[in-house]
Amino acid sequence: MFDDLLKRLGVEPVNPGACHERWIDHPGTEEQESINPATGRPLARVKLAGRADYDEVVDHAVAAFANWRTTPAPRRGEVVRRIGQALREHKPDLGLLITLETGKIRSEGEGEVQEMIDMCDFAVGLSRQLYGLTIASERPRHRMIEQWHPLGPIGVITAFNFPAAVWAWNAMVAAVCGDTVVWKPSPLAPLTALAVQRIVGRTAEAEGFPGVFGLCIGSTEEVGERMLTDARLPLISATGSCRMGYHVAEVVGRRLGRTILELGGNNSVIVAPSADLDMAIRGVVFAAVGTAGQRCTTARRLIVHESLHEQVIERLAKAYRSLSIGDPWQGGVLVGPLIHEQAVEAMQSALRQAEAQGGTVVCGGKRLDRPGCFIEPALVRVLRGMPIVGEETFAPILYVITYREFEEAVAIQNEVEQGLTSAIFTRDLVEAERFLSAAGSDCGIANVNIGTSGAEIGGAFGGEKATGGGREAGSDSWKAYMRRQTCTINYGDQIPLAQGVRFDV
Ligand code: UN1
Repeated sequence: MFDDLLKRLGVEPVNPGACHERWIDHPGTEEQESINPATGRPLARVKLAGRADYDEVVDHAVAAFANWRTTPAPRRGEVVRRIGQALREHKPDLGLLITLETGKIRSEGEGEVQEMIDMCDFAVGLSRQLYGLTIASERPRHRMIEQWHPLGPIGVITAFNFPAAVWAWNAMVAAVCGDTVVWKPSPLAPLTALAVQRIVGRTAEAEGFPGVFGLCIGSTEEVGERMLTDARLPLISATGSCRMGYHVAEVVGRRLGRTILELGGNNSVIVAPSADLDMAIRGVVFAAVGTAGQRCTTARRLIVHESLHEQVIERLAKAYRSLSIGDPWQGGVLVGPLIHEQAVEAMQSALRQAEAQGGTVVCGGKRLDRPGCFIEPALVRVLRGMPIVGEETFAPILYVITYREFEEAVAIQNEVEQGLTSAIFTRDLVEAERFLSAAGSDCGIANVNIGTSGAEIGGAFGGEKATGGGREAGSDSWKAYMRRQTCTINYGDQIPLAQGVRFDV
């Protein structure tokens, strides 16, 4: 069954890892296996791109940009519309490949493809709405405008946990903006990238625009680092850990390149005294254990009013004990495996540290006695200020803290380095508004009566502080993928100067 699936998506036992208008297949390059984290067994192999492959991909992205940037934006939108159509046709297959390669459950794998399709639809509309401004000039017979032009070939670096959707957030918007794209996917999810590239590349080529989307699967040294220093890529959009983000910002900043950074989160949910607890429990469980706690939007901290503490812990523990953990492609399973052994070790180490720092594991945390990287999601009572609670461990650990006053809850919520998403469950309108006010949550995303994860593409996605400040997907995120130009046109027969300056020659 899986072999047929791989075949339908054009995945071979051994695959080239770099593509521009065509796949580059230089002999003698290093190969890497993609492992199914649920079985520990390899799915297929990919030939990693070396220096020459990288240069070839970027050269083609530069060449394709020359034509793409002057193609009318609605025509670019039409190419994206066709990509959306092709993705619709491949949704079940591509969703299942994501499940096999990352361990996400089926509905999350397919949900990710839906997110790509939604992103295409959004970008198609956007292709007719790349609006500039008309600005009142202070000089007579002068007109000022602001217009937006394509930026260039852009670099997109994505992580394993959203191996396709995050590329689409960037690539679909960039494409309608007139940019070409060079994609470096996570080495942990190369087959998904390869399958997406096959679908997208074929569609772009059939539309007469080969080379707009390029792929370069390779190591940090051979591909990632070179992208950061490569002046041919005016913008690098990178998703990953905060540690990676500091490095990307520094290296790209040194050449005054632009970055969009979407880094770690340490997201919390506040459960206030007036909360509807049925809703809160459902919302928190999905946010904390969905995708086995491996979303950047995963809820990692629960800040519960002291009056509800025991009740909430009890209900959560009951929900946690009933979670079905297992093969992510089986119906009914809610929690698949972690991505690899190191992730299992990191989770266990975080739990040991939590206990050493005064926390108590209420339930979960054990590894399942079967092949693959399966763990029970863990619920841990902690005290405010424990160092481990300030860290993002990419695994399903939910730290529970109590609070007494609303201000204290907001202070706890905001006291971590990261600032991606946040949520409050409350029925109290004033409290909800205070949470959303300038003195409330300091995150890029703030939700009321919804968990921290599962954002829609229509909004701008990203966070503050150590999360990097970038915004992707909806709203006016497109502006980061274009260059702004202020133009002043004089249709008179004088040269009046601004600010009333006189310069009579
Ligand atoms: C990520 O984990 O990198 O809001 C992105 C969400 C998803 C995106 C997560 N739409 O949970």
